[in-house]
Amino acid sequence: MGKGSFYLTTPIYYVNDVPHIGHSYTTIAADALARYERLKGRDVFFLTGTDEHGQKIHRAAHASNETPEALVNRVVERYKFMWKGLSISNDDFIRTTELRHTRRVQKIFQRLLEKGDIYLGEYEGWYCVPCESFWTAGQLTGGNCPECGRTAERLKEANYFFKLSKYRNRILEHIDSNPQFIQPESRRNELRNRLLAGVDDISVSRQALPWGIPVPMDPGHTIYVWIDALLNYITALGYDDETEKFNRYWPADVHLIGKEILWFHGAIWPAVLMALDVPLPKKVFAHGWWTIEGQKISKSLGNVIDPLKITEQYGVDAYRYFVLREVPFGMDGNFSYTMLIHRINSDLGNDLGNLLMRSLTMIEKYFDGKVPSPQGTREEGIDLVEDAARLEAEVDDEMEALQLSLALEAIWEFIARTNKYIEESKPWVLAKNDRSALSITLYNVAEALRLISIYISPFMPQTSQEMFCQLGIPEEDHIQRSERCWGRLRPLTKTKKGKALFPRIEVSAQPV
Ligand code: ME8
Repeated sequence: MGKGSFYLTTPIYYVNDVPHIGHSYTTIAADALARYERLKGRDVFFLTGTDEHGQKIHRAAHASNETPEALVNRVVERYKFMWKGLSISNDDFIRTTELRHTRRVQKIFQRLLEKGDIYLGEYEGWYCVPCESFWTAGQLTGGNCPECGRTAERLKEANYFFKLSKYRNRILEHIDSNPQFIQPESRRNELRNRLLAGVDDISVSRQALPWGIPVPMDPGHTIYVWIDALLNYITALGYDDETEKFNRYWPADVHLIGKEILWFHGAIWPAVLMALDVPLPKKVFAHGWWTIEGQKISKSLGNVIDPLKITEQYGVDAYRYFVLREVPFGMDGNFSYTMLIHRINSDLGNDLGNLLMRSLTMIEKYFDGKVPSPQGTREEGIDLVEDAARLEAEVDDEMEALQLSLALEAIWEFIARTNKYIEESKPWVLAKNDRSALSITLYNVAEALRLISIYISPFMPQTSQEMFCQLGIPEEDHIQRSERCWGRLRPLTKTKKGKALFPRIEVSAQPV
């Protein structure tokens, strides 16, 4: 049954460099959300992609002695490869060099020009190439970019400008009357304060920059890479010449981004949409930043880790679980191998892996490897059933608020509860004196495991599949694999105990 559409996006990443933990984080979080919404029966469209124009890419190509085309075609493959390797289930992948994008960007630019929201002027100020941002002298900190701290360059050139100032009050009103629009709260306040401090019109073109989308009718200028990039969220849906997909999915339910690009998504993007008379996205969520072993992730510090190196050694799901569980969504986080190994050994190995293993071992031993038919009713299982019902509402609430770590915490409480239920029910004693009680207990445990497999599926899709297999639930059985109400597990299902889900890792196994 359909329950409406859900459109979710990640930033489109620059292809000047290789993807690292930070990029993988946003995309993994988006993937978990997309999978969760699909589980709820929604018609999901999950978009990611790459930002391929601009001076930064142009310089990177020069530095590596290749053409920008060759660079973007080479690096984009690394992104695609990584998303595949991390079990990312995006529905589309947009590249800003694709014709479906460039022609629409030009059309939109032309429309805004005709409307008078874009006009030609003279820019004199500063530009940060790594951030592709314009800054005034007053905004610089010690002559450097206030965002990334690197040297800004002086610019004086003819530019097209966009009338951001015209939309400032409307944006503020929208932020104030829609508390959910910008999240989390602290970021929303920062954005509000910056808007309240006053905004100028912004440059939306660069002169004589050979790598970008030419301004229509004035090809000596290229469209500012941020305007080009932001428009991906609607050009990918066909705006505005293919209305079917656009009408089906727009406005976006969530734009997931990192906190450093909130200004572009919370101020510039809404203004552009207002100028186009297009409704605003429902939510922009700006998450925090990852450091590695306490340090900023940076090529010059030499601490960039390829996520696929981590997953090769520790597994894709362990990595996905770690990044989503370790940090409350919205806060900064720190990656460390010690913490990763700790989470694998305790949460994944001890709590989850052992629960599956010990439960299937008992079903094999006492019921010949078949889920027992519960004989009669028994008091102590009732708590577990109630906890399972509560879990559904809890996970829904946390996911609605994009609190992925809290959703995982709730699931792990239920895993702990199921382990405790086994301890309290003592099946090994019941096996000697009460077969009907034993059948109820082990049915309940197996049913709890079925539910756990469903709940973890958005976060750890492969582990979820493996658990279904070991529980003996076939792939094509969508009811048993998706319904979250208690009692769907069919008695007499033949279980297939397999290998341990997360074998213990010695702490000394961490890379140096
Ligand atoms: O900004 N911690 O692309 P980008 C957490 N092309 N997340 C991080 C991170 C870190 N240390 N480092 C990067 C751009 N990210 C533009 C976006 S969108 C219309 C255009 C993630 O390649 C985070 O999501 O620099 C951040 O916003 C994004 O990567 C920046 O990627």
